[in-house]
Amino acid sequence: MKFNNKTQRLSPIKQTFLMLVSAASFTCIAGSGVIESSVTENSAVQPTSTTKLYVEHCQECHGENRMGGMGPALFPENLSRLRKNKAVKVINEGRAATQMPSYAQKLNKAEVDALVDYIYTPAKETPKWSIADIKASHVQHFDQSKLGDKPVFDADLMNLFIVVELGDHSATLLNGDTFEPITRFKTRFALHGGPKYSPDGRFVYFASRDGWISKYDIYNMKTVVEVRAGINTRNLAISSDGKYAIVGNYLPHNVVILDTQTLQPIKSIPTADKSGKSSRVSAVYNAPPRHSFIVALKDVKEVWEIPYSDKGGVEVYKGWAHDYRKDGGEGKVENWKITEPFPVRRITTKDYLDDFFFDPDYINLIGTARNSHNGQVINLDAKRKVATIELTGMPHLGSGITWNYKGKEIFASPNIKEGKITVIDMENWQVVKEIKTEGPGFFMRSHSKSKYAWADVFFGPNNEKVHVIDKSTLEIVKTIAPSPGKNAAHVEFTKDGKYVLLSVWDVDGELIVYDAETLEIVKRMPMKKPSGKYNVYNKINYEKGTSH
Ligand code: DHE
Repeated sequence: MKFNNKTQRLSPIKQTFLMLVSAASFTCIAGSGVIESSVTENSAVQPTSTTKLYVEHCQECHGENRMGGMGPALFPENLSRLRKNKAVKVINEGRAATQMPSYAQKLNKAEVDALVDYIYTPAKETPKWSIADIKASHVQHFDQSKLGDKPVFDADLMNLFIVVELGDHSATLLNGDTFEPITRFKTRFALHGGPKYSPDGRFVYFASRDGWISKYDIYNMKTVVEVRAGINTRNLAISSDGKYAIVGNYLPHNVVILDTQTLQPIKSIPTADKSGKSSRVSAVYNAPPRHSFIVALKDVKEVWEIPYSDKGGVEVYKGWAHDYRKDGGEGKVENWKITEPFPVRRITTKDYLDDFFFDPDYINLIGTARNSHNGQVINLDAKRKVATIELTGMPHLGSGITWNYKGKEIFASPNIKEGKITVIDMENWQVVKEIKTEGPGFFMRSHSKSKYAWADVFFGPNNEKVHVIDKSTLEIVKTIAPSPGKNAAHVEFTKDGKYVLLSVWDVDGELIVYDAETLEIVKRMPMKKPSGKYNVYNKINYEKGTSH
């Protein structure tokens, strides 16, 4: 489907990409080389009126041959949780919290029905992206061993920011003391999710919606290596020792473990539950105290824990051995040691998990299903639901933050459907307060040294506004609208918590720096639809007020 007015048009790179891709074979341009993959899809589909409709209205976002792009891939395997009548509704009315607009004014009933039939028609050949495809896509732009190991610029390396600019698919490396850009560079098309830093902050890894993982050397200001880890990707996470990246995919249904030094694949793990039912990956996370990755699955009721080890031999808690043993031959246990590399520990959940949050100790996972009103708290050690949280609307747990309020740890989450912030006591999982806002929001941020939490109003007529909440009273103390008529969203603090950077999400947008104490504007910088911004120190230290 085409984007609504909030969304950028295709970049010249992407246009070239689409022109170069034939209907019969899926070809991708990777850096300097052209790589042919083994993905052959729908070559037999005739250019019927339905496929023309798809090309006209859907392809720009959902990709050539339904492979996914800015929007998700559209195959029956990826639509198992969406009934056909709901798909009709989504095309007619759009989908909350996504870039999917309403088509009710553009398509008649027969056209919508035809499109729905089309997307529920299996591909002639299931799109595949094997380890061989991943390896073939690998592009080494620079030989890392020939690059210096000292930064080629002068700045506090812990107070740097990467600002992703979706407007022209670029990123800016920003000095967090002077707020001067150090460099600006091209990224892959449609990055999504937070880029992830190596533990020392030298490298940053980006994931694009169409599966590209890029490793950028901040010290040398160069994209050193890239690989395509999937066709339609969710996000990536980096292990605490910095050695491994995990990539979660919608297409194919798998997670891929990469060696971060080379970005070569180590292992691809198909995501299916115990009974073999295959699933998209909702997201992957690093859980530092557990020395493992957590994988949330979208179409089956399981969460996975994958301890990092490329050789096997991970010692596991005795009581968990059973979880690994069920893993269809993988992760066999000998003397309480796992013999397989990257074994999977399965945790069954009561409901699907579309959105989630971890407590600071990474023991409890708080998750919600898109269509459920309640949140479930799952204790990852005990492997069971320990509480239900009463939640209405559609809380965006992934953007939640925690802080100490009157001696107890609380968790605050924006809501994608309703104008409110829900504040939850993390001891008894009761709702402490619902803070009324001027519309549904997407992102929230704070810093341990700031008395304020910031929450945007991402949706609706007030999307130019951002609320500043006093963390000690849970009251909104100020509402700002720095660029009237333009969506203001997503903030990030400097390392010391003294300044806040806010985006104006517009192709002619801005990055605005606020004094975090006085709430006065310090600087405005023009940028092209700056989306997320990520402070090195806050990220590598898993600062409480920021996303992980
Ligand atoms: Fe995101 C993070 C899922 C739509 C911008 N988004 C994430 C993460 C997940 C997620 C699981 C955490 C990953 C990480 O950081 O490693 N996002 C989803 C969806 O399921 C949803 C609702 C539908 C979809 O299209 O996939 C969705 N997201 C959007 C958008 O429409 C946004 C506003 C624009 C865009 O880029 O597509 C958007 N998402 C972001 C951003 C982050 C993100 C900027 C990183 C936030 C951060 O501060 O860490």
